[in-house]
Order: sequence, then structure tokens, then C-alpha cells
Amino acid sequence: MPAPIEVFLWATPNSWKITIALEEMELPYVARPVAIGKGEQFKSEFLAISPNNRVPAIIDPEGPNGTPISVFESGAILHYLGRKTGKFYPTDEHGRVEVEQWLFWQMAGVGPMFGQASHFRNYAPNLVDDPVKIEYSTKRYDNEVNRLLGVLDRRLTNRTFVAGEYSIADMALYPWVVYARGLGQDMSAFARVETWLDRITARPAVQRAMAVGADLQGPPPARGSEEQREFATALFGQTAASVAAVSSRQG
Ligand SMILES: N[C@@H](CCC(=O)N[C@@H](CS)C(=O)NCC(=O)O)C(=O)O
Repeated sequence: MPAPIEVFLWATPNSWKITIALEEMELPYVARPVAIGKGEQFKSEFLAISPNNRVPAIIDPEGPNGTPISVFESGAILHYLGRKTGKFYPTDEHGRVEVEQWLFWQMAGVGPMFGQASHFRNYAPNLVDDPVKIEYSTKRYDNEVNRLLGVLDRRLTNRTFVAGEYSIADMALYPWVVYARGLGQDMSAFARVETWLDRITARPAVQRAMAVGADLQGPPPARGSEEQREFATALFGQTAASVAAVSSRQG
């Protein structure tokens, strides 16, 4: 039995990409929660493996040549796990490029845009008094989510998965796209996306993966509460100087 991979995560779509891959690849792992709403991502031991102060990150004690390796950025982790196991990541160049372009599309488009849409819908209204101030941003990111769902829907015409066989590209997309159901979009306009989501949701490995850490995060903290102040400072007030200051205080 190989030593378990340590997965530094929180209850977030980027983290679930990795638990999905680990479950599907049948790799043993252990979850190491990082409470990002409380600022644990700034601790120096976490920054040593994830210098961007973001989850997910992994430590594989049995990395290349049997030596430990740490990896941050979910796309890099998925590539690493795909290469390590030879699963869900084709080795022929045509298949590989197909998977990579949709994986990069997720990393550069879907993740950031859906993330901002969620911020302006779920968090900003609790932080900004005047709703008019966030109207433009909310619309801007809602439109992007809508456009990207349209791209995915077109891509899934006559396809079961996004890039040939079920792959790390589907694993990267799934947790974000399933999240779009709660972002105010009319999903009936994206019937192929819905079918693809249902197909992946039915996979037992995906169900196990999405349950990991699901109990860690509740709803956004109440407006004006101390918890909300701590949460907003940890997550939305970050600058280079603040990260350096918090990290040196936390050690
Ligand atoms: N591009 C990164 C994004 C990771 C990311 O944004 N993670 C969020 C949770 S989904 C996080 O750790 N936030 C903590 C923070 O903002 O400090 C990846 O895909 O790994």
C-alpha cells in the first residue's frame, strides 16, 4: 500500500478537483483542512508548499524516484497525478493536447470567472452597503459565467466528455460547473451541460470526493458579525504587505 498523499484543502471547487482525481485514480490520501476564512493559508509551513496562499496543494511522500514532492495549483496537481498513474490523461500527443486545452480553459476562464461571480453574488452584498456599487461587477461576471456555459454546451454536442474519454479536464470542470447551478443561471438553456453534470454526478468516486470537507464550511458569515470581519479580512483584504505581515505573525 503506497503512503497516502496529503491534500491541503477546504470545502471549495478547486479542492474537490483533487479529491475527485484521487478517488478516480484509487490513490490513498489524507485530507489536511486549511481554514482559509480564518487565515490558515498564511502560515509559513503552508506557504512553503503553496506560495500563492491558496488551496489545494499536495505532498506526495512517494513522488518521483520514491522521493517526496509537493505541488500547488490544481491544474499542475491534476497533470502530476495523471502522469503518476497514467490514468485519465492520455499519453498520445493528440489526446494529450485535447485534454490540456480544456483543462487550461477551465483554469484560466471557468475557475476565475465563476469565482468572481460567486464573490459578487454571495459575499459582496454583505460587505457593501450600496447595491448599485456592485451591480456592474455582478452583471459582468454573470455574463461571463453564461458565456462560458455556452462554450461548454457547444463543446458537448455529440460528446460524452469534454475531451475524448473521461479525463482530468472533466474533473477540473465538474466542481465549478455544478456550482453554477447556484449562481442564478438558467441551466435549462444548457441541456448538454446538465446531462454531462448528471453523468459525472452518478460516478461513485465523484460522490465520495465531493463529500470530503463538505462539512467544513457553512453559509457566508452574518453581516456585521465578528466572524464576518475575520473572514473578509482573511479572504478579501489581501495585499502583498498584508500577506507578509500575517504570515510573519502566524509563523
Ligand atoms: N488557481 C488556483 C486557485 C486556487 C484558489 O483560488 N483557491 C481558493 C479556494 S477555491 C483559496 O485558497 N482561497 C484562499 C485565499 O483567497 O486566500 C488553483 O486552481 O489551485
